[in-house]
Amino acid sequence: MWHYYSNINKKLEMNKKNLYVLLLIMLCNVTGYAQQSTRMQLWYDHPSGEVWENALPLGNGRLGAMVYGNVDTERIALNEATLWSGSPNQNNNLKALSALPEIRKLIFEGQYKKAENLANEAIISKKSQGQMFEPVGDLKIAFDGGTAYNEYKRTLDLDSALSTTTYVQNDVQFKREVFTSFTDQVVVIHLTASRPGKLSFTSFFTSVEPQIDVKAYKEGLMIHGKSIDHEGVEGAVTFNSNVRFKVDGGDSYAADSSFVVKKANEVTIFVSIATNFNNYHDLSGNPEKRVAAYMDNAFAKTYSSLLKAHVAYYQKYFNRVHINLGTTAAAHLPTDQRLKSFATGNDPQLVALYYQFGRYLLISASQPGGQPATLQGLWNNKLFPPWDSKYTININTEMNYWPAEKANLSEMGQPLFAMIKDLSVMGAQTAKQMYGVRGWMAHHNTDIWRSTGAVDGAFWGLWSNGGGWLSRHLWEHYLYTGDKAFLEMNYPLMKGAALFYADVLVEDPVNHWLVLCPDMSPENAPKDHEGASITAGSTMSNQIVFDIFSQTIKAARLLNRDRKFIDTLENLRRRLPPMHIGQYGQLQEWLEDLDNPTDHHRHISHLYGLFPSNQISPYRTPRLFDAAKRTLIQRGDISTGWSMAWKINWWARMLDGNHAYMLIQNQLSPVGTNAGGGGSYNNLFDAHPPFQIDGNFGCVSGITEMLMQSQDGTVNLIPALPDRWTKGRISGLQAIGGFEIMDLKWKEGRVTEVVVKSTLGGNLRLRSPNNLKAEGDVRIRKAVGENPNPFYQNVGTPKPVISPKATDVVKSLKPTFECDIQTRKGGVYRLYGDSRP
Ligand code: FUC
Repeated sequence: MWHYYSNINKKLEMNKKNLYVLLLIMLCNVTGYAQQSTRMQLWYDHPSGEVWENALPLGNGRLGAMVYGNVDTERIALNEATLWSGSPNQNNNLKALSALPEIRKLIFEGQYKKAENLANEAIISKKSQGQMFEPVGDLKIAFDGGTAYNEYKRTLDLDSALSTTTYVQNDVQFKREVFTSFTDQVVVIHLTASRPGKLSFTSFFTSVEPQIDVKAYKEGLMIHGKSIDHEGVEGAVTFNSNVRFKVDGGDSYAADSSFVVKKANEVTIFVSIATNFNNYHDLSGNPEKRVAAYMDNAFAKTYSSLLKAHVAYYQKYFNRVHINLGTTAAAHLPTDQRLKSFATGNDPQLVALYYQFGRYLLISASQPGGQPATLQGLWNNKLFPPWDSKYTININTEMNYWPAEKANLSEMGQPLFAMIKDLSVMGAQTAKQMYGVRGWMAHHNTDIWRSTGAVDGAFWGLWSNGGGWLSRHLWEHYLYTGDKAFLEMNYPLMKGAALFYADVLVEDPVNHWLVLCPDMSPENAPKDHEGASITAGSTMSNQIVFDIFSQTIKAARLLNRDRKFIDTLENLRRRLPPMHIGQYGQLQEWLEDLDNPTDHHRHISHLYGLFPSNQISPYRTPRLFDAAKRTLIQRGDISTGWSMAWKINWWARMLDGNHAYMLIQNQLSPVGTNAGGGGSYNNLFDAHPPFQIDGNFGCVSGITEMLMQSQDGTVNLIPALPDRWTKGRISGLQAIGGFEIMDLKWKEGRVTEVVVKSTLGGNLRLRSPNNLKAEGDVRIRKAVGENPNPFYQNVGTPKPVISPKATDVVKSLKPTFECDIQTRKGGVYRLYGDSRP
């Protein structure tokens, strides 16, 4: 530990008395994290070459940088979160409203292909299918030293959000440090050498963007550009970047469109980038003014003060959670080698590193005031990225934010909440123009322009639950934080999402349930429906509607509003279809028993009710729990990255840590290892393949769920611990109701110590595999009845309809210890594992 901070000390070029470093050391001693014996660092003994997925990601929520660490020509791929193709636009198909009665009729008559054909014509957008997140370009630094080098190392330090590349060339030790400053809004590249006058290079800028102009001037490079047109929407995002060089010693000058440095001692490069984007309907910003303001501010500061401010800002978030699953010799190997041997070796620290890398990525990709993390977070190098690197909201965007609350990064959810607000405006147009109803909705994709029309063809795009699912995140934020002002502010969005369903649901002619129609279960088709996915009342939709109705009812009660609307929603909720258990004992994906038991489709959308929702529980709904398990087994493990990440969360909810761990092994394998998809790239980016960041975030959520869950009436400690994690510790997780798990230690499947801080007061109900006893005068009582803490009260799930063919195999669960502690606001409660039986 001391070694680490003394290194930082040198890095910051400060003397040892510096207060900042002392404070860090003190903090570190107080929290006792000398236990985190291995640095949270990704490192490699070779450069990235030309492989973008080998490069190391940096980000401050707005500026993204991928550092290649190539010795001869360094390459830093740059992104700015608001550089997108196109311009403000909406993509509703106005034929929808008049075609709806016919589409509904065809669906209820079982003429699915006909209904799909008509939906393709009348519902799917004839305009933009969504715009693309675009790269700015690559800053290149071609060094004069030749290609031979030794003692090479490049790292991404998660403790300080800093990338470092070091090597020796011609007996000179070179060092490059790069960070994307959270506090000063520029990319900073610091080049040093062990001997004076040894830094000589030519720097230039390349880009795949066609409308870009690069010029060199006496202090650096100046870049201007404009985003591209796409699918008939004019590209109107203009951008500017200034790359400015602070050169100590030697000589520097502009040459054509390059900037040349000769025989310098030390160079700091500042990259400032900005666009004209103000918000989804306003592009009147001035990129040049923005770039100049960021640059002037940053350029005036010393490298050490910029780094210090950056690290302090970042650590405020990152240091909230520490995890230790044990360390073996493997932890000292380069990250790519560890990835290769993880599945067959013994390297629990790689899981801890991967966990913290995911938290690092969320801090880096999603900052308050900025854009939400896209399919690729903040990192894209392609003019035409996979799925446009936009927002797929039938799973992927939501998955990005699963870790936010529980992994103690609540503030990182703000860009998502802001996007939901924008969508509630654009989606109100769609609800009205296409469906003739009040409220708001979004189909399965959106982008920076917050378009809400249906895209990609009826098979994929006829999904209307963007509003319903996204609104769950607003409610969850309230559940975790108890922030009533937030709920008050966002209640209209929840209400609008509920209102859409209240108006749009129709009665199914057979059972008279209220269903969404047209509808689909994301991207899957039931057998015998002529390959069409179009349907009415899919299980996932019914669950989402049940949730948004229930959450809105609760929120309205809490805020003492909308009594009549509460009654309406309660009446409608009673008429929603129940879940069905089908002939194979499976949870049915559709209202009819049409699941194929050999279907291994990556989307298992009907398990939304198990996770992220809480309608299926081992304790409250054992029959549904059993059916969900059969579905999981039938669908299999290996799939795309995000699908496997979702499965980790599901197996954690199944209380089966060993199965969840198997999926972690699949995920922590080099891309291409698992026939069928998934895995990780060398830089630990999740592979769909291709790279998609949702899998990284989904795994962080899943690992958290293995160690602590709080959705089901209790704070459940180590509910899904795999046998492999015999001893461990995690601190800083957040549970519903404002409980912070300040410390949680376990050994051989038993909790040995837990410390909980109550930030809101109220009853704390703890569940643990073994007995717990309290310290000092903390009084614990045996838990009886429902948890009286209002944050822990469940709405209940309607009784399922069970196929007569389904056999009954519900097994009893392992007994657990449950206790109640009446907490007070601000109180800290320490309990120990009781070794007595
Ligand atoms: C959904 C998924 C795909 C992919 C895409 C971005 O369409 O079915 O697997 O993740 O989103």
